[in-house]
Amino acid sequence: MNNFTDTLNTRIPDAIAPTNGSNGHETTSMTVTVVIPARNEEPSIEPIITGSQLYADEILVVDGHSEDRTSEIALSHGARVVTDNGVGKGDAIRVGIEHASSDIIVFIDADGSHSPDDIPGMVQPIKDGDADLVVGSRMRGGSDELHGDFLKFFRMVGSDIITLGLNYRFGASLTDTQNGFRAIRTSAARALNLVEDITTIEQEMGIKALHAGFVVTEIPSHEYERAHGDSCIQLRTVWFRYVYTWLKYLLFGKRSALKPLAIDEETIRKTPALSS
Ligand SMILES: Nc1nc2c(ncn2[C@@H]2O[C@H](COP(=O)(O)OP(=O)(O)OP(=O)(O)O)[C@@H](O)[C@H]2O)c(=O)[nH]1
Ligand SMILES: [Mg+2]
Repeated sequence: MNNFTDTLNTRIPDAIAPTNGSNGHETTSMTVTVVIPARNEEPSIEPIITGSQLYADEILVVDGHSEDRTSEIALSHGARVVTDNGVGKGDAIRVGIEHASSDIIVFIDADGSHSPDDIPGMVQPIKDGDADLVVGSRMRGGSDELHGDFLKFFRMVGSDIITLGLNYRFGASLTDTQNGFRAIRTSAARALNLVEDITTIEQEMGIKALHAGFVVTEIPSHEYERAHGDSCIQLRTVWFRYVYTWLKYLLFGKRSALKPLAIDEETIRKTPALSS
C-alpha cells in the first residue's frame, strides 16, 4: 500500500481542518499551478495572470475556444495555454487538472471576480497538511455578485441550500461550497474522477471530496463583479442541473468517490508529493 492509500484509510472524514494536521506528505516545498479557465476574457485576463504569477510556479490558462485575444495575451505573459473540449467550464476544470504539473492547483476565474492576493492564504492549509481542498468563501469574504437583483438573490439562496445539504450530510460547517475560486491537492483532484461538464463540477468536487474522506475547509474571499461583458453561465437554463447534481452526488456520490483507492502508479509518478 502506498502513502496515498495509507492516508485515505487513516484520515478522519471531517470537513473541519484538523489541528494536528500532517497528511504524511512533505509539504513545505509543494509547488503551485494556477489554472485559469477563460472564454473571451481579453479585457481582464492580463492582471489575473500577472497577479497570480507572484504566487505560482506555473500559470495554466484553459482556453474555451475564445474568439478574442485571450490565448494570445496569455501566451505573451508567459502562461501555458491549453484548449478545452468546448463543452463547458467543468470540462475546462478537468483539462486543467489533467495538465497541471504542480502539487497544488488553484482555480481562479479570468473575469476579475477573484483576487490573486488570496492565493497564499488559500494554499497554506494544504501546504501545512491541514486540508486537501480549500474553497474561497464569499459568505465570509463578501460578494458583489450575490446581492442586488433577483437573479443574484436566486444564486445566493441556491448556493446556500447546496451548502446546507453538504453540511447536513457530512456534519460539516462550511459556508460556501460553490465558489470556483479554490485550491486542491493535485493528487486529490485527479483521484476524484470528476465528470460534470458545466459549473456543477464545483459541487461535484466538494461532495466527492467529502465522501472520499478528504479534508475540506475554506478561507474568506471577496467576490467582485465581473470586470466586463456577460456571464458565460446562463443560470436560467442550468438551475435544474444544479438540483439534479446536488441530489445525485449527495445521495449516491460515495460510489464514484471511491476512486482514490484505485490511484495508479502513473498518477503517483506525475505528483511529486506522492512519489517522494
Ligand atoms: N475554458 C473555459 N472557460 C470557461 C467556460 N465557461 C466559462 N469559463 C470561464 O470560467 C470563469 C467563470 O465563468 P463566468 O462566466 O464568470 O461565470 P460566473 O462567475 O458564474 O458568472 P459571472 O461572474 O456572473 O459572469 C470565467 O473565467 C470564464 O471565462 C468554458 O466553457 N471554457
Ligand atoms: Mg464570473
